[in-house]
Amino acid sequence: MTHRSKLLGAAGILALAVLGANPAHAAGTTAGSTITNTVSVAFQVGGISQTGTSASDTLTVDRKVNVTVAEVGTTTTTVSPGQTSAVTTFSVTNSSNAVLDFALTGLQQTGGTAAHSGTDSFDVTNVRIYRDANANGIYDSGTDTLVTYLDELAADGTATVFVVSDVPLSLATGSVAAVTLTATGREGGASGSTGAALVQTTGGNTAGMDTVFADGAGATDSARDAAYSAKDDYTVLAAALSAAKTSRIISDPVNLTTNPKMIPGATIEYCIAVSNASGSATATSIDVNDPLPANITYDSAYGIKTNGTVVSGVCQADGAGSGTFASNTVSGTLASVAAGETKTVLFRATIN
Ligand SMILES: [Ca+2]
Ligand SMILES: [Ca+2]
Ligand SMILES: [Ca+2]
Ligand SMILES: [Ca+2]
Repeated sequence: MTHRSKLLGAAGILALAVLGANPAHAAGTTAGSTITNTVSVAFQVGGISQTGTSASDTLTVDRKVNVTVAEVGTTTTTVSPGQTSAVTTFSVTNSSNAVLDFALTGLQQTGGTAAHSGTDSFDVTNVRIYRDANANGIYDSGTDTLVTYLDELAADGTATVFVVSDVPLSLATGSVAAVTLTATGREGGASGSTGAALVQTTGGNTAGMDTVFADGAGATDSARDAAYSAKDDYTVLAAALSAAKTSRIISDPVNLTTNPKMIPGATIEYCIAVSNASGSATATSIDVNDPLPANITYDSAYGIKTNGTVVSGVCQADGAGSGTFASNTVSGTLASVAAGETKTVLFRATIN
């Protein structure tokens, strides 16, 4: 190793030591720290060095408060009517040069443009805010922490926050609920409790640590108010089921199957067709129950065919599934009906 490289190595170690003692933040020098600058003055009299003099200046770094809130992801949260604990995710970043607490509020919007393409048309319920305790970016019920504020968020620190809500029943596809998450800077106070409201220093610079609000204007907050907000929204994807019930004559005891008529003893075929509108969510576990009137008798020999199709408006006897008959009621379950799809429950009865 040359003398020059030894010097460089020593300088590098020194630089690392300085970084370790006072880490460089994007947020800048830590608020409240002091910067001392000392000047030394050397001089000679008659060519002989004299005792020099020095002077120093110490200043206190003031506190710059800055926070941002951003939706994580770029799309609406798709929800089902009646869904509980629907999650939308935000990040809160403390860009201040100080450790701070941040009060969190999740507010509903009433009408107006939502976060994405829609217009707010309903409110979610039971709005809660959770901090991502295990830092995996995913809401984990029972693990992530229900909070009203972020405690002791470090300078340059980011926390993931989940707004968790319930969705009312009976909402149509395309219904939108917008929510706004606002983070408001507070004094750090003690760990485990939220500090006092931040107060911006008015008037001139003081010798102590002054406070300057440097945040921008978010979705609903103003610039330089120690707060920031962002919107996201929930969009409903519902199923839109409709049912149609039709009957046709199969045979009668006189004409048999040639031009049969609806006389006593005739066999009727009933078809219940369940359709789901295009653009809807897939409906599942669809239970069809049809109590039979007193003047017809269920045809147990034919049985009940489920999951059949309809071709050109005509029910097909192609259902592979079977149903049940109990308490004079025909029952069939369709596992699922997707958007734009129709499935049937088919059975026969005779006229008494
Ligand atoms: Ca709303
Ligand atoms: Ca989590
Ligand atoms: Ca605190
Ligand atoms: Ca602001």
